[in-house]
Amino acid sequence: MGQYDALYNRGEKRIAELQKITPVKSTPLQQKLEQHGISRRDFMTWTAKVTTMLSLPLSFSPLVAQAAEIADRVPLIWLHMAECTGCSESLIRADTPSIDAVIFDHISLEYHETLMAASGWQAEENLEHALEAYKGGYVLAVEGAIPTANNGHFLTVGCKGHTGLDIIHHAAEGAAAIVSVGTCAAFGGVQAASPNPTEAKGVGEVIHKPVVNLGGCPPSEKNIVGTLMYFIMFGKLPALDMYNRPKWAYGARVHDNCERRGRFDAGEFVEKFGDQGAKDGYCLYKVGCKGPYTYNNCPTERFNHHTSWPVLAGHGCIGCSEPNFWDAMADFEKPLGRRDIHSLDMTADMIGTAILGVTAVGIGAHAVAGVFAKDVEDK
Ligand code: FSX
Ligand code: SF4
Ligand code: F3S
Repeated sequence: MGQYDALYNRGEKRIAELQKITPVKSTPLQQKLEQHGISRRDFMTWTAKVTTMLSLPLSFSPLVAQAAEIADRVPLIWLHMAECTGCSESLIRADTPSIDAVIFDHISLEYHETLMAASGWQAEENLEHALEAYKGGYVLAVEGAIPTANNGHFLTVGCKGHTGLDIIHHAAEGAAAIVSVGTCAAFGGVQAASPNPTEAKGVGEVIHKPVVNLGGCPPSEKNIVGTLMYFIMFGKLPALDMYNRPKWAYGARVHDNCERRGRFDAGEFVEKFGDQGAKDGYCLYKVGCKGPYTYNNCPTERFNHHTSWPVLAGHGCIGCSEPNFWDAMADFEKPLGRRDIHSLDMTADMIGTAILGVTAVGIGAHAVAGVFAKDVEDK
């Protein structure tokens, strides 16, 4: 049996199991889509796009549709730690909700501090109840870094004064899967920037369970919903890269799919913001673009209903989906050049070297990425 047949069968079994569960909230997805003026045809187009985005053959499209429909059977608990809430904003902020936002709303969201009506004692009770009621079966999504200095007391949440560190340990225990949403939860983000007085860390550094890291400050709604869809569909984590990011989303460099790549190859660079090159859409490398060091699907998936992404808006990528980007990628408006960047390991350094030799860049990056990538799909 081929690899995809086995995966398809796994998906069918998983969906059949989930279909037996009675959803907590009872509005069917179809009805929710209609309420937002989204037609069945739009939904089917969305499922085909998600299938392709997840690097699955198009024959998986009906499975994606079914998984979306039964997403209300999978409890999701979403915690906020040290962060700006931009990750939630990325997902829900739209004047007309995208299909991704409607699907997210359809997932059985049991706890989310910025979206729920409850507050104070009631909110704490809701969390305790959800952790107990869905023990062993919920997806835990975490937004924000975990301060660890002074026993975690730089961050306390709620009226009982629990530290973020305690809450994460407690919530991780009963989770079926853990997703770090955004660079803060994945790698510490801006909170962990030097000198990092609160000793902020990513979730994966403070607990001993597998964590999927969705890098990006913020990550796109596509990468959040796609990851949740994958888990709902197959009941397991997708293949991950060396930083535990899903390969389907973070497998290629920003630079490889950038619409200005032809300009880079032709040596046509913006020399300073506002010059004629900037007006003509030249490459932003010399004004600091870190696309050659950064793995993410921003050029292909974009943000805000596929409207735009940083380079299209006229500023270079600042490497926001990479570990330690706040320090390692600075100055954001100057090229890294040959500077040795330890935190990005030799991969980035070799790519940096290759950039100066221009023609070697594509070959070098792919070869190095291939050597370091690890596949944990079945773990
Ligand atoms: Fe961090 Fe998300 Fe950046 Fe903000 O919360 S990844 S600071 S966009 O919101 O965690
Ligand atoms: Fe695009 Fe930046 Fe690469 Fe230039 S350096 S091609 S702007 S990603
Ligand atoms: Fe971040 Fe670069 Fe994408 S700055 S949003 S990874 S283009």
